Amino acid sequence: MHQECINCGSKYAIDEIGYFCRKCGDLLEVKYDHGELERAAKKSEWRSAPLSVWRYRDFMPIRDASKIVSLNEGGTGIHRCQRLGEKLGLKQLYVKNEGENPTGSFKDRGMTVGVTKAVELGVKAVICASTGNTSASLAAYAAKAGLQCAVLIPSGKIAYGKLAQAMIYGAKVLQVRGNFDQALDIVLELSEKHGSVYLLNSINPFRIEGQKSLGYEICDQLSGEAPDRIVVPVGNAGNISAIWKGCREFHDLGLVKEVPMMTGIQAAGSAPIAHAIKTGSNTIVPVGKPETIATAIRIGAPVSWKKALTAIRESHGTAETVTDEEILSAQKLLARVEGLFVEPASASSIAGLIKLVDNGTIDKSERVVCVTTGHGLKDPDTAVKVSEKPLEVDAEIAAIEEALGLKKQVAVLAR
Ligand code: AN7
Repeated sequence: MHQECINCGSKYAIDEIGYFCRKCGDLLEVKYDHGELERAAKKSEWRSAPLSVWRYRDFMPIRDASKIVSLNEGGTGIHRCQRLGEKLGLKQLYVKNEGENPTGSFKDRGMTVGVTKAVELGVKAVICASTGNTSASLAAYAAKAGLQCAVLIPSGKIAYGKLAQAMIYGAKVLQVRGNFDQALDIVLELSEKHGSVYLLNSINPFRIEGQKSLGYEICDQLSGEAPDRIVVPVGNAGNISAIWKGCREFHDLGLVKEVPMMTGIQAAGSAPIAHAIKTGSNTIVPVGKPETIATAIRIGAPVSWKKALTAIRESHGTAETVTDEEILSAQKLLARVEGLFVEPASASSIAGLIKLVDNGTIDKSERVVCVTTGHGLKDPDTAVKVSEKPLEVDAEIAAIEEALGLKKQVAVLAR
């Protein structure tokens, strides 16, 4: 087990702290000896363990189980969406609802492993830049582990629920006058400069290892079969890369026969990866002033873009953009037809699904899993804004009957 540069293949020890390759500056990923993972897969205990990130303990780069920092993450529901599927003409549609994690987003899968690694490494302070969910998750796991935590968020542009979480968990919250990309640049430089501050953005390869459990789990929940397609919202592009790593590892180990087509969805105003895929480019053009109502994915220079392009191309997947209007209408539809309340960024996977079915890219016979990445209560303001306002009525039966349209019906029954 070691860390390896995704570009030049330079190898680094598993316990070495460093976020980029010293030779070429590209990202690192955790690599295992095939035999090591094969032995893990052959053991039988994990198959009978309950669904969770740590069911896959032997597939993770953590060796000292006594150090695990957990709030019981993973094991989220995979919801068969019969009614939404019927509306779109899809026979087999599922939503993997990551809002069911301890702090309400998929970030917890990465943080349980990343913060456990931080404890193993003996660091005392952790930091991240965040559009909201990463800061909420890191703050919680740092609290559980007794580590100091600082989070940098773009001022005035993160959802209120996420801000409340980071604050109540006791993180030092800094609102940076600038956007997420600027905040990320600062924490990157800061963690290079101060070795004592451990960086837990998704360039940290241990976070990706935790998040790959999302790929494992989807395959396990579908009885050892990969779906035809996994549709994921894309911001910094860590998650789509991680899910692909998980699916590929399960495939290499013979645990699934096929791999899914990885399909990334970006908000139209922040879509450098989707543009690269559509234009067949091998690189991205960062968006200087990213905009979208889905603040979680309001990211113009996704750090894991190269991993994401690889995931999408290797898997014969695709990428699509969706407008704010399409996102909000998908959010409402999912809530009203399936009883699943997800935040706007998460609903982008549903909006993307609708678009790709409409334009014939997704075949109606496919078995599709849409990942919804964060809970709807993260961003109550947007939900209230797009919904019908409550009617204010007098505290009298007659007024309520009138408001509910009950009067006439009662009269008919009485006759
Ligand atoms: C709900 O919290 O980047 O493509 O700083 O919160 O792995 O970045 C959040 C990202 C999708 C995109 N859905 O995932 C942060 C942050 C939700 C999110 C994404 C995010 P990546």
